[in-house]
Amino acid sequence: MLIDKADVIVTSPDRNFVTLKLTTADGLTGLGDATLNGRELAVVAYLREHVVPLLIGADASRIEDTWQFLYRSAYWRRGPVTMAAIAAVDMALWDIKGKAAGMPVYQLLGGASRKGLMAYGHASGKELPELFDSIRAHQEQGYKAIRVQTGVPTLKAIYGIAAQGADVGDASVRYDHEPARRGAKPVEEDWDTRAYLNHLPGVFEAVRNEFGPDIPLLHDGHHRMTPIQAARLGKDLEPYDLFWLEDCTPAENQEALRLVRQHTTTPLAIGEIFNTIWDFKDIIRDQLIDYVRGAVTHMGGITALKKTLDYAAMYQIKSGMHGPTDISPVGMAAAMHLGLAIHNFGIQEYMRHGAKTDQVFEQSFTWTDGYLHPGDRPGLGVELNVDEAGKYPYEQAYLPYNRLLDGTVHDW
Ligand code: GCO
Ligand code: MG
Repeated sequence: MLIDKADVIVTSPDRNFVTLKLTTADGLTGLGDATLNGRELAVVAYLREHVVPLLIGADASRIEDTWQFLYRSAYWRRGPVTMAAIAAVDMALWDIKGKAAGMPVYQLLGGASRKGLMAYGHASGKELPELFDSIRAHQEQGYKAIRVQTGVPTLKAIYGIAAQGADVGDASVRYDHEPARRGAKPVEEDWDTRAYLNHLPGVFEAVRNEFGPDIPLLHDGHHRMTPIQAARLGKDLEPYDLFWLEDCTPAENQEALRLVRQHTTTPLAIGEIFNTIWDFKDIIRDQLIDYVRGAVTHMGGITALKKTLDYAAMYQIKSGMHGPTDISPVGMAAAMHLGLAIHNFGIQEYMRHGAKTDQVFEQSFTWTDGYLHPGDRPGLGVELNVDEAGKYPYEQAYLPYNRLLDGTVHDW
């Protein structure tokens, strides 16, 4: 079980992905996702220059010890680059352990706590008719829960709306929403919180009138509001019974959520850009959120996210793991194994990857009647086709950024 080889593979089938592949002396391989949207090569350098040399000759069976060693021995801890690198090692070691044991990773985590994972998809439309079509299309694909994002009159482009001229990959690939654009610089978008706050409740009213009270609806505020603005939105959306309101404030300031919480019963989800349990500690303990949005890929792996979710469970807070297209199929598989095993699973975000991505990453998960299952292949159940991956070299791509109407840079 000694690690013999560690390769960092960068490929850009429909978008950029960074994958760590560990090989043991007895020929077992494990994959880990290290993709950090828009900053991919920083993680590649961290892995290649500072982590891979430490792994060669190490015992692949020591998952917890390796995690603690990489986290503590760096001295400068945390941060998305470090934690994505540690996450990739952690996932790859769980993958290897599963293969060594002949078991899918969810079995190693305690076995299945449910038949499958309810997942939500991204419906969007600039105007209501387009949004309604998108919701119907998602229902036809089996989604039981749906995130709703719409355009705001007066704003040109806005987070979460599909087909806003994003030239991502093959035009025949229907991305639900892919915000990163290929190019040397980030695209500039515009933003006006007042217009957004005035527009959104009417959209949810229309959606409830059209689709009825039963379907779980979600919405992502993408860190754009102040605490008092978020409190108002949460209150205004109460009649439409959201499953959650996500990232209503930037939340580096955790106190912000206390203010939001005091004013609304709309459930809150946060944390896709958090990277350790410390980012969640106070907001879990003080019960300021309902769902943990951390991703296996950005929270330091299965080992670290499981601890965070076990802690959250003490407060009846559930998982809502981040699952956009910038989480690779390896990161998605890790999320599915973890979600299947824990007791406090809430919901899984699931955006489809493009056809080229599905050729590069051979996957074993199933999607049946709105439920995901990671499959029963030993390990994570994903293999990387190196020849396919080699066809798609890295291409510079950035997430957009925002300016207010007066030109001030705002949270995207
Ligand atoms: C989500 C997220 C994504 C992010 C993207 C950035 O809820 O799925 O907000 O859409 O914008 O992952 O890399
Ligand atoms: Mg989000």
